[in-house]
Amino acid sequence: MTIGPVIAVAPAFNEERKIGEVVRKLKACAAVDRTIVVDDGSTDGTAAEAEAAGAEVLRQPKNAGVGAALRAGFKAARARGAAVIVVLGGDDQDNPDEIPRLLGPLKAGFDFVQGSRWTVGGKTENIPLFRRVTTRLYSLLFRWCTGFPSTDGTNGFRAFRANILDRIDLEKPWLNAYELEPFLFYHAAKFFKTAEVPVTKRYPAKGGESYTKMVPFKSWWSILRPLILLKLGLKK
Ligand SMILES: Nc1nc2c(ncn2[C@@H]2O[C@H](COP(=O)(O)OP(=O)(O)O)[C@@H](O)[C@H]2O)c(=O)[nH]1
Ligand SMILES: [Mg+2]
Repeated sequence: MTIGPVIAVAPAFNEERKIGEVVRKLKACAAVDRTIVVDDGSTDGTAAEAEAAGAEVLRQPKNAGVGAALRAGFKAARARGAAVIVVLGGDDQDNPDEIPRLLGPLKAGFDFVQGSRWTVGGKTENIPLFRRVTTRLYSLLFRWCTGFPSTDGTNGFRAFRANILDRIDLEKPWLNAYELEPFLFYHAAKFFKTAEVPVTKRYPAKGGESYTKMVPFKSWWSILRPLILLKLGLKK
């Protein structure tokens, strides 16, 4: 089965040292037809670096959160004819060479393919102990909430058929920060044909630069909240 145009969407907030590399890798990936970087009000050279590397850059006027950035990126991707949207971090922790793995199940009729560092064949480099534990615990909760046997619910490396967004409403202000991704995955896992494939997640070497923009407690709550609210039927 052919799947039509594949557009990669990478959110980036102050990733000037990493985004160029991400875009170059995406450009080298034959499976990707177009790359959109959503620069979320960065105060550094993120947009210039992404553009210089050959991406189309959408600029959010001010930092509005990764969810708001992705929402804008998905809209732009669909406006440009995407049949499939690939999402990955703008911080060079995912490996674009693995995109064909994400596309495989889509070609076989799946709607949503989640990358997992923890399924057989998945890998991590330099993952901090805290992340090792919390990503697994989160996945247990995700499984319990959705019934989908997820092993890596917080992994932001995934691909899906763009038209599932006709039936998953992301236009909700409460999804502007880190909520949007678990919200999307929750709906996909419950209502669409969803698969998981192994991927690699790379973290900077110990003592090196930061691997996350997440703020303790606030951002953690932001990724937990959708599961709890959807499971309890308090939001949909
Ligand atoms: N657009 C946008 N991107 C963000 C924001 N926060 C994080 N990101 C980007 O989203 C990606 C993943 O974020 P990160 O904080 O590294 O998440 P983690 O790796 O899952 O801990 C990175 O490319 C960030 O630059 C934000 O407020 N706006
Ligand atoms: Mg990161």
